[in-house]
Amino acid sequence: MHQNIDSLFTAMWQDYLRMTPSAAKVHELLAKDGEIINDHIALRTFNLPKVGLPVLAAHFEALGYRAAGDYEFKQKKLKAKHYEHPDPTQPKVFISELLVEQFSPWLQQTVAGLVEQVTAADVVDDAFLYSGRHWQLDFATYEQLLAESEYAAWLAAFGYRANHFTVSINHLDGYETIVAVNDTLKHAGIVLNSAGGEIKGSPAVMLEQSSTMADQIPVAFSDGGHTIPSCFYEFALRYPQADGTLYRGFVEASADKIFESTNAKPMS
Ligand code: OOG
Ligand code: NI
Repeated sequence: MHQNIDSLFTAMWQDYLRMTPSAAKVHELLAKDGEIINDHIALRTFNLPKVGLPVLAAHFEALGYRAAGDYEFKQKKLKAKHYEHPDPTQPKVFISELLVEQFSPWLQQTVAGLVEQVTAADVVDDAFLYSGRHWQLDFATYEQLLAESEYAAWLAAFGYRANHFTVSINHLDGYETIVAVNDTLKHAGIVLNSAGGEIKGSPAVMLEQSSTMADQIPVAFSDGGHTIPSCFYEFALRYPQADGTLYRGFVEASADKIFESTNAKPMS
């Protein structure tokens, strides 16, 4: 089924709130009485034809979104693109995909086995974008995926859904800096992702970002439940370009560290 932009993002937000209990608290802390503007969401997938980045992107392209930036993460073996809507008040969409062929034969076979369980009819429904997992997964497989790729393990456990929403600090009343946002969050006991420093980016690259560490929630595996990292909240402050409009892209070096907000293993 096709949805309009508002109903799609509302459905994704509802799913995200179920995965991310702390998001409601963050929202309440920062929004006071005002509204929160969502800068972007992010989706993850495997680069297999049935579910690859272009398949997810097609849902947004049908709503008027256009590809606006390409990114590569060599060490994590990922590629990504971001999409923008002609209406600048609509959230941007960041979609990444795991380059499955660069991993072990075991991982390639395992991922192929998961994706086999997705039906072709499922992926064309807009509801696919917040449908979660379409496959059976046991905990040992999750742990073995973790040993090769945090991203692969997260995606196997959570499937298709927004892994984060992003507070636009530019549109937030009462906050001028990302430091002030981070301080409010930390005083309330929220744990931030400190990989590469709490603040990723700088005015020089026209984007500053920070994020929470993903919530830990109970997830059902085929052989029982386990509590593992789910989804996180991001905070973005964009700087004006020469033409006066805010920078709309992403920054590879920063994004590389934002991915680690869902890490299950302690960071190095
Ligand atoms: C996406 C990480 C990158 C950003 O804003 O740079 C990102 C992800 O974790 O899937 O969201
Ligand atoms: Ni992000």
